[in-house]
Amino acid sequence: MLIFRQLFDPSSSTYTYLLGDGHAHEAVLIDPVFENEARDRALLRELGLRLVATLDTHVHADHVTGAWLLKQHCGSQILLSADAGTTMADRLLRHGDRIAFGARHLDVRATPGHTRGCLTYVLDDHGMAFTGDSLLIRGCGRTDFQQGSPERLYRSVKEQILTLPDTCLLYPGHDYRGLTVTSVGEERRFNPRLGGDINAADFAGYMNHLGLPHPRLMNIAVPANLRCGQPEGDAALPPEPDWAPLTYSFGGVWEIQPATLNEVAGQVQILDVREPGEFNDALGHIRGALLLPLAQLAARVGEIDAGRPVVTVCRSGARSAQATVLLRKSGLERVANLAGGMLRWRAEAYPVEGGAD
Ligand SMILES: N[C@@H](CCC(=O)N[C@@H](CS)C(=O)NCC(=O)O)C(=O)O
Ligand SMILES: [Fe+2]
Repeated sequence: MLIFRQLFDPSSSTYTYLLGDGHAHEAVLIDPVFENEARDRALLRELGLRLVATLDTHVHADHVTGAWLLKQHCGSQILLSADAGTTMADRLLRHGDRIAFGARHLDVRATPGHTRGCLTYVLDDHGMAFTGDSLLIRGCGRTDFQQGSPERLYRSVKEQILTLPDTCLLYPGHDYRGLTVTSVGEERRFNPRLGGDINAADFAGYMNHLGLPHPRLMNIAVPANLRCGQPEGDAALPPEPDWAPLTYSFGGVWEIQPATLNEVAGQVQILDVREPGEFNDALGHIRGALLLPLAQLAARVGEIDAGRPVVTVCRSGARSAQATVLLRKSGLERVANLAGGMLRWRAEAYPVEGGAD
């Protein structure tokens, strides 16, 4: 029995795919995201699956892979293209290789063009393929960095992806518009960049004039992904907190999502580290929050109740991330940062005191 789950990372619009053999209890994850590692591991546990490998479709420029972190916790192998430019993977993949999970497998097809080392993973029965950013739904990955090439991408998609059966479902690495899946037949007809009668020169003309800004996290993500998602230095993995489901960011900060904080607000101490003027400005503040500006935190740390977990809050989540580092240095262990700060708290419509409607 094939187990299949499509998972989403809202901050980078990345899809992660879980494929498992329900009889053999073995699974692989395609394109896991560092910050979602605890979520993905919980799902594997609940489905009774052992993670044998993580497969990245390429060296991502917009998020950090969860490959290394999953390996630390699950013992999974890290698989990546031999052309990706890293030697830190456990297995370097080439066109034609096979990746087994239980009695099922994925075939590796080299589909360079978005990056030099892009791979597409095709399920054994040709019912599904995981195209990474080589082919997106009605689009494709950009070709303007990481040794991208419109000519190579055109050939990869035409020869390695659109030659699969019309009914083969295609699962992309991202979607920025809410679409989840397409098929070979659909993309052959409707892909505005690569479908129909578009030739290689038309495609190159289109791709060379996209004019997109570089991904926000590119300078962090590319070097991190060349290390397969291993943080720099020899920092040991932190113990898992037990007071709330938290997310560990690649930057080394434990984060709490607004929905989770809303549920546990009564049991934690909310510490607002903004300036007094901001505490009562248009964003308002979370009910019961203690105002302790970041600049005064080190001197006034004794005012914090060490008996309760602490959640730090600021406008965007940046100053409060710094506050968690300071609090941990002062000996407090149960500390987390509110992800996205008051801006996200308000955007997700959680209650505030003060502030404008
Ligand atoms: N705004 C996004 C940019 C994302 C981006 O450039 N994505 C790449 C894939 S890694 C792409 O090829 N996008 C194609 C497109 O947007 O048409 C960010 O800052 O992360
Ligand atoms: Fe990409």
